[in-house]
Amino acid sequence: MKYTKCWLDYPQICREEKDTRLVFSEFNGAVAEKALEELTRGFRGLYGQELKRTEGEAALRLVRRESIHPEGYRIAANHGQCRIESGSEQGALYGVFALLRKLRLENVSLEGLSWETEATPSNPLRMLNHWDNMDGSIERGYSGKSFFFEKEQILVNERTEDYARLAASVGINGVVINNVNVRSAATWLISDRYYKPLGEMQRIFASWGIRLYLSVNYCAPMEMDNLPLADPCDSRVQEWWKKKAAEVWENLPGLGGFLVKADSEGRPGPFTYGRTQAEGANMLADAVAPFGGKILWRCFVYNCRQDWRDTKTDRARAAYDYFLPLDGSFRDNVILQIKNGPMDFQVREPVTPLFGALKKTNTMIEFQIAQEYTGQQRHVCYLMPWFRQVLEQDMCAPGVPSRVADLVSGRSFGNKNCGMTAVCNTGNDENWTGHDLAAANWYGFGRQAYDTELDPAEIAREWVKLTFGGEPRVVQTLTDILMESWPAYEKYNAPLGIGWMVNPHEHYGPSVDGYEYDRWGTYHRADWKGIGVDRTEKGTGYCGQYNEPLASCYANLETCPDELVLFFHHLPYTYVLKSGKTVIQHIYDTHFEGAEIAASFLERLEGIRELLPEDAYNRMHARLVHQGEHAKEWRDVINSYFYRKSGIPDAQGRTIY
Ligand code: GCW
Repeated sequence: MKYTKCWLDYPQICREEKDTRLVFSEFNGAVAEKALEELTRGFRGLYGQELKRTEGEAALRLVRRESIHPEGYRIAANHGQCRIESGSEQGALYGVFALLRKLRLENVSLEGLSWETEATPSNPLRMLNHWDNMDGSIERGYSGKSFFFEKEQILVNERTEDYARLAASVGINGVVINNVNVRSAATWLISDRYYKPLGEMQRIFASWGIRLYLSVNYCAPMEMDNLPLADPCDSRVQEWWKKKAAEVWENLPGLGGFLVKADSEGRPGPFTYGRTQAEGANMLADAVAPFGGKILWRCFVYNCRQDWRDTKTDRARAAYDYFLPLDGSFRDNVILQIKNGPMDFQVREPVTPLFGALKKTNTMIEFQIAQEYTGQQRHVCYLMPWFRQVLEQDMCAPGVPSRVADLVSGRSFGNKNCGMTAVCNTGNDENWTGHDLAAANWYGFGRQAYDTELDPAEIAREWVKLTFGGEPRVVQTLTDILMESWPAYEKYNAPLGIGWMVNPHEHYGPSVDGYEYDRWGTYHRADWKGIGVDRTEKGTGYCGQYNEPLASCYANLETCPDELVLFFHHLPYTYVLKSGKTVIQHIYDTHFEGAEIAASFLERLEGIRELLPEDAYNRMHARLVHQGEHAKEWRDVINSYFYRKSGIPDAQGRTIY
C-alpha cells in the first residue's frame, strides 16, 4: 500500500560535485546502523551523494562521548565538517535526525552549514500509546485501521519499520501497541500465540531505540488459566504472574513492561477484591522487576455509574482521592500514568492536582493526540499550544520547581521513571493521520516530549517546512492555520472550561445535554439562570486538592481564570467575566468568532492550492469544507440552547435559533 513519508522525505536541495562523502562512526549496534542508514538516505536525497564508511579521516563523524547523555547529543558543523557526539548510539541516532532536519530547514549543503547545538532529553520516558484492537479496529481511531493488527494477527511489514523511523525521528523511545481495554485475543498477547511476531516487531522497534510495551488484562490469570480470582494478595495469583513474566521476558527480552487500565470503565482490578491500587500495581511490579520491566499503571479510576442527581460526587476528584494516600507505597518500577486533566482530554481542563501532590511516586503525564474530543482529525486542531500551557502550569509544590514540565520529568522530586505519553493518532490511512495537518500533532508531541521548552509555533513551522517544503506562503499559511486551530476549536465548543456537550459515545458533534442526565459524571448543570459546576468548598471541594496558592486561585472568583471559570464555579449568565463580557455574551461571541475562523481556514488553504501536492490538498480541502460547516453546527446548537434556556438575546442581534 502506498503511503506518505510525512516529515521524513529528503527532496534534493542541491547537487554536490563530489558524488561520495566519507563517514566515520565509533558506534556499533543496530541503532548505530540505522543512524548511518538514515544519514545515507538523507545525503542521497538531499545532495545526490553516496556516503562511504571509513575508519580514517572523514567529513562526517559519529563520536562516542561518555560525558553526554546517552539519549542526548552535541553537534558541531563547520562548513563541510560535522561531528555528532553522544553517550550512546541512541543519542547519535537523534543527532543524525537533528542534523538532517537542520539541513532541510536551512535548505543548505553541509558546506553551507555552520552550527553548534546540544540537546538532552527533558523526559526519560517519551511514549506513544496505541488503542489498537486485534481485530484491526482502533478505539478512538480516526485514520483508518490498525497497522499493528489484523484479524487477530500481528502485522510486521514495511510499515512497521516506517512507523518506528517516524517515531524515533522525534525522540519517541517507548510504544504500547495495544489498547488499554484488553479483551479477547489481546489477552493472549502474552502467550505462545504471539511471541514470534512480537519478537520481530520488537527487533525493528529496538533498532530505532524504541522499547515495546504491552497492555495487559488484569484478569489474565482467570481468563488464560482458569484461576478462580485475580486478587493481587492471593499467592496463586502472584505466582501466576511471576511465572508469566519469566516466560514473557524469556521470549521477549528487552520488553519495556506492561500498561494497565484497572478498575476503570468496567475493566477489572484490585478494587474487586477490596485491595488498593498500590497492592494491585506492586504485585505486577514484583513479577516483572527481575527482568527490568516497568508497570505503567493508569490513574483513570472513577465511578462511571454516577447518579446525575447526585451533586456531591465529583469525577474530577477521583484520581487524587484514590491515589494520593498511596504516595510512597508504589515500587520503583511502577509509574502512575495520569491524564493531563482530571476529567478526560477535553479542549480545556485544569491540570490534574495529583501533579505537584505526589512526591514519592514516579509519574507520567498522558496526553491524547488522537482527537477524540477535539474534532476527531476531521477538524484541524493542533494541540501543542495547549500541551505547552499544561506543561507550563505551576502546580505550586512547596520548595521545588513545580511546573508540570518539571514534575513529569522527575526533576522536582528526583524520581527516575517519569515522562510523557500520548494516545496516538495514527492508522493505516495513506497519510497516517487522516487529516494531513493532524500529523503535526504526532510530530509535535515527540518534539515536545524530548524538549518541553520548545515553542509550539516553532514546532509547527518546522513541521510545515519538512512536510510541504519551504515556500514562504505555504509556511505562513499552514503555520497560521495550525496555531489558530486549537483556540478556534475551543471557541465553538463547550464554553469556559465546562467540557463535553458532545454526542454520547462517539464524542463527535454538539449535543449540549448529551451526557447531562447520564451516569458518566460529566455535567454542566445549566438551568435558566446559570451554568457551571461548583467545585469550591461549598460545592464538591475539588479546588482544595490543589496546593496553595493555586487552590485559592481557582476557588476565588476574583482570581479564577476566565477560561476555566465554569469548571470551578456555577455562575449566572449575567455574571461579568474578567474580559468585561457577561457569561452569556461570551458564549455568543466566541461561538460566532470560532465558526468564522474555522470557515476562514478553507479560503486560506485555497489561496495556496497551486503550491501543494494535489492529493494532500484535496484531502485537506475536503476536511476543511466539513469543518467550516460543522463549526457552524456547533455555533448554532450551543447558542440556541443557551438563548432558549436564558431568554437573553445577543447584544449584537445576530441570528440565533
Ligand atoms: O476517553 C475515554 C474514551 C475511552 C477510553 C478511555 C480511557 C480506551 O472514551 O474510549 O478507553 O477514555 O482512557 O481508558
